[in-house]
Amino acid sequence: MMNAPVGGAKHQLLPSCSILALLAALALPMQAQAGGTRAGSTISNTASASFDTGAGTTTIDSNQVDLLVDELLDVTVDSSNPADVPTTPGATGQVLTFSVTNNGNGVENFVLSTIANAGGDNYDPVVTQIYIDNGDGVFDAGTDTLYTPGANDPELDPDESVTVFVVATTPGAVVDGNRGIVSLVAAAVTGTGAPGTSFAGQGEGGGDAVVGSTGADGTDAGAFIVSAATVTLVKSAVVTNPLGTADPIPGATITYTIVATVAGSGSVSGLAITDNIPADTSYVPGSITLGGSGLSDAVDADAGDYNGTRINVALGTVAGGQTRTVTFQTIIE
Ligand SMILES: [Ca+2]
Ligand SMILES: [Ca+2]
Ligand SMILES: [Ca+2]
Ligand SMILES: [Ca+2]
Repeated sequence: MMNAPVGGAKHQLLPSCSILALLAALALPMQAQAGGTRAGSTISNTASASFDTGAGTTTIDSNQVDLLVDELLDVTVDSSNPADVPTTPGATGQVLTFSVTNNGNGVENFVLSTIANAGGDNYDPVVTQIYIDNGDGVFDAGTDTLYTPGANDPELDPDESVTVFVVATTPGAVVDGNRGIVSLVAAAVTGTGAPGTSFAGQGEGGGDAVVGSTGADGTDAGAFIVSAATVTLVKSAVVTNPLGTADPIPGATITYTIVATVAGSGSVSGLAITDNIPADTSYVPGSITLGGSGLSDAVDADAGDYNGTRINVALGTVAGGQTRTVTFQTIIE
């Protein structure tokens, strides 16, 4: 910037057009930014002195001092998932969301990495990809940008943020309630280090780049929580016969009871109970019940059917902590 010295007592009465020009000149560097005055700005200052030698007031100006504003390197990472993100054993494409903000005063690129093997949890999620959001805040592998370190490190202006998606696979061996933490790390490409570390001439606008209070890198953690369910199936039989005893003799009726118990914090879907009619017995038509209510043998709107060889009851999605009880009857031939 080769501005002529301005200010001083002789310019106290500026014409209005000069005021406008001065306001325009001040507008850019006076923008309020969290990162402060933009790197590469020049801060100019001239002192003046007035004195009277007896022949009237004289004003003199000092030389002008110009200071080039250095670039402060600062970045923060924040998890956008306030609660743990539910996952299931073996699930792929599980997403944690973060925001990366340039808190410095110059444009800067940030290299991204993840840490998935820190302690304090139950398992290590397997990070498969990092994506840069296209601006809508929603993860879509088709429209967001796959991140490759060194190739498309996000470039952020001062105060600018970008949404980053970390995609992971949940190991198959995890169990209900397990927690897995993944941290995203963003580091200034120009350099990181102890606050005050300076990279000569590498700041925006030709000044130095100086590591700020964040160390020019930032990190935050997100976590997955395994929300799984298990199903146990218990079957029992009660026999009644025309003699009024419980002996399984020909002509006796067998009432089978099947109890499906779903446990865990998650749910199962597509749960169905099937039971083949045993040899040497015949199915009692219309005997299927679910939760004590009768179901028709036909394939129809209700959950049960009998196809000539087996009964089937479709239970659909069942959440952990619930049970379903199915009964049907056969007669010993
Ligand atoms: Ca920079
Ligand atoms: Ca871990
Ligand atoms: Ca998106
Ligand atoms: Ca039916």
